Amino acid sequence: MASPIRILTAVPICDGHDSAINTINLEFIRHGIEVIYLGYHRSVGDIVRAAIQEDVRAIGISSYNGGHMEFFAAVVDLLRKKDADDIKVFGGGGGTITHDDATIMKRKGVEEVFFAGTSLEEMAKFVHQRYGKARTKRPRPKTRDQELAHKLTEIEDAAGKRKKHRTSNIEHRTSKVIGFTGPGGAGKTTLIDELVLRFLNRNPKGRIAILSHDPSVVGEGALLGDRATMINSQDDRVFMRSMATRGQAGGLSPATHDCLALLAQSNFDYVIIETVGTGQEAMPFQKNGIVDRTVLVMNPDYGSRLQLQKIVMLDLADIVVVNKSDLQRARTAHTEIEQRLEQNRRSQQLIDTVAKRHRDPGVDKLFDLICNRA
Ligand code: B12
Repeated sequence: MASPIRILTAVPICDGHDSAINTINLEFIRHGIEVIYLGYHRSVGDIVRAAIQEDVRAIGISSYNGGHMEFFAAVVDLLRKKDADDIKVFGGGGGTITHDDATIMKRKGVEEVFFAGTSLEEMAKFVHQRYGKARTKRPRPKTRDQELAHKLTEIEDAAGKRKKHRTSNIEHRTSKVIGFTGPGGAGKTTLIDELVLRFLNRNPKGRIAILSHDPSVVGEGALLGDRATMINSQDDRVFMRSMATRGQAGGLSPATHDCLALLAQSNFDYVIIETVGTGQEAMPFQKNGIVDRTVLVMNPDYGSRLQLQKIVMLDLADIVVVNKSDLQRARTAHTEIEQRLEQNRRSQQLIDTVAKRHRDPGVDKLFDLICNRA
């Protein structure tokens, strides 16, 4: 089966008008498109970097701040500069973009501008017609990010056709791989972003990769939204790739193993893998697999103590994090989880964090634990 079309959407810098793009994202997903949403207030550099790493077909920009003429053109220019102009640019901004503006924008390389009154269906149809055909011969990748991004696409495409990809050999890996899992809404992405900040500060030349997952059904669209939560990870030393699970249960995608194998041999200091929000039965990381350490991130509001008996990852994780430990129930959660872990008689670590708080000492502790023991 052909892979879904992947596009990246974003709102420019100094612009918080995200309601239009949120609606448009949902429509694209309903039409079978995988949308990597970068969020609002995003710079040209952040958008282009993300588009290259995610190897998308096109970037959809929603602009209301009045700077559309310069901003769209700057995105097109930077893509050209980075030899990535096979990634196309389109977008809209309601009444803030006039027809005359659009003519100039198109002259500068923007593929299409959608005006107020266009139906959502029309925009989804445009994406299918313009970006739906398989890419045949691709230009040779010019940068390290581009090369990696193209290879990851090949792996995902091969997995869709159930072909084995040749990168699955993990003998020569150079990176430590840390797996993060836990229920949706526990704060995994925010926690990872804070850990990345600490890593970048401590290692001025270090590089890190993130492989992040969101759920999808085979052949259907998906919202890959983790980048929108990432602030510190918008950095040239961070390579991030968002993956849809494409029908596979358990928190990862059919292509994850091979993608992870490739990243682990690509000279990153760390590769972080984040699963989708998982349920009680999930054990996404296999024993003796490619992941060196596993972190289970929990929300203090998991329900009664009995619920803890059912969470399989509590037996398997190396580190358990109670995030949102500023919540009222956090102290009870810590005690209950501690008692649950004691039954395992393994040296599992339990750490309380407030990932949304800058310079949280719990996150510092987690960072030290991962760096020193991974
Ligand atoms: C909703 C809105 C808000 C909401 C935003 C909520 C949110 N989270 O998005 C609130 C109230 C918060 C707000 C705040 C502000 N707003 Co306001 N806002 C609007 C409003 C009314 C609608 C925009 C909208 O969402 N339209 C809905 C979309 C779906 O429809 P559309 O715009 O017609 O777009 C069509 C196509 O262009 C296409 N499209 C749009 N984007 C994209 C992207 C892609 C990829 C594609 C394919 C298609 C596409 O989709 C639609 C299809 O029909 C407009 C006025 C207007 N009527 O347009 C002002 C407007 C955009 N805001 C304006 C201003 C000035 C502001 C503020 C600065 C006001 C202030 N002084 O505080 C702040 C700035 C906030 C910020 N942080 O950036 C001005 C901008 C003027 C300018 N650029 O010159 C406008 C034009 C109002 C005006 N006439 O003055 N705003």
